[in-house]
Amino acid sequence: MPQAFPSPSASCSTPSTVAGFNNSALPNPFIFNEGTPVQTVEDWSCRRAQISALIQGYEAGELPGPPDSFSGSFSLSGTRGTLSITARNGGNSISFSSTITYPSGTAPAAGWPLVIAYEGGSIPIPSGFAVLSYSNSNMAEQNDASSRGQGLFYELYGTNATASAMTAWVWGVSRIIDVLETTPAAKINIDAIAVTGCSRDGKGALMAGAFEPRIALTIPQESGSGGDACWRLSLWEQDNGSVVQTATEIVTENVWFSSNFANYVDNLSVLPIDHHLLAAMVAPRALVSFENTDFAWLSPLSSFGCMTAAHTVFQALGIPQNHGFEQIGGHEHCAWPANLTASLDAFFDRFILNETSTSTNFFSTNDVFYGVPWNQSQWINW
Ligand code: MCU
Repeated sequence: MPQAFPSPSASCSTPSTVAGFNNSALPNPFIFNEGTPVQTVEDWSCRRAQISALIQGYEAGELPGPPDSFSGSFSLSGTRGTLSITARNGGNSISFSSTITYPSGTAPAAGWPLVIAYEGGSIPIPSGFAVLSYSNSNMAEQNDASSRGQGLFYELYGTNATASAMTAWVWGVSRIIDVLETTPAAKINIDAIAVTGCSRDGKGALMAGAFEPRIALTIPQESGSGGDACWRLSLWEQDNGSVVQTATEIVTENVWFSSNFANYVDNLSVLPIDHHLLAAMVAPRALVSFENTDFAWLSPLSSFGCMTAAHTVFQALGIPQNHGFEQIGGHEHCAWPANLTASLDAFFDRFILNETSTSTNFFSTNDVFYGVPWNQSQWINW
């Protein structure tokens, strides 16, 4: 298993809301809901559980655990595998399948490392990896605001389930891993799973890495607002004249977030969470996000500032090398720039292939923020 925290103790209280919260700056990762300081690694496991409950409570909706029952089957034709899953819950049942493309040759004894790629992904995958193409939009649709409650997940849990589309996608990823764990014929190394996606699917990949502890490496690409950007910082960009996607816009555009989130988008200060905390949930596992500064709408300051804030958690845990960020221009949205391949490969080498001597100290921006001022102490006051 990838490194993970022990479950928090029974005394850890994890409400889904915090009454009276008010902070225009980014919420402090190192203060519990109750206002007491987070001082130890054990404290962080409780704080992380609090953050998980709050993110579900305010913006993601409820992430269900495993369904009442599920079963899977696997077939292989050449280097192309098909993993089919049937899940049953409360009298309902759904089936979905994913294609796994395998390298040729004999599998390593532990099985192949795997990249779960939302809608196929848009990053170069090193040789020697299996790639599962995840039809997340089939699990929960993301056409526009009318997609609310549409997709396989809602056939199982009902159209009134509070889970947003991205949360439903996480549920599907978890079921895929459940079945891979119990399907030796698929020859996947469960300790060596990465997840990726670009843009809207990059937002989803970050959610999956945050909520599914069996994912060893999380790689959101150009996820922007609703992904590795923070709601408060995107609004700051907008207020400073850059036309970006804010929370107010995102909730009208699509169903990536819960219906409930719309109640907060015009009053962000009351949110006890922002996306630096979503990203921090990935720790101690690895996270590297890639951003594109050629497009103002991708809210480049917000992503940089938000990941800078998330980085403080990896630093506090003594694992800054587990969190990378690279932000450049010179390429189309979701087109991969070859000059980022070295840092991407370094993360695969270290966190999937266990090449522990590989350096993953990549955290940089080209500072193209479209004239919006970045003053770290204004946002990060811990
Ligand atoms: C990050 O890009 C997203 C964007 O945030 C959405 O608002 C937009 O509709 O879709 C973009 C995307 O997924 O482009 C492929």
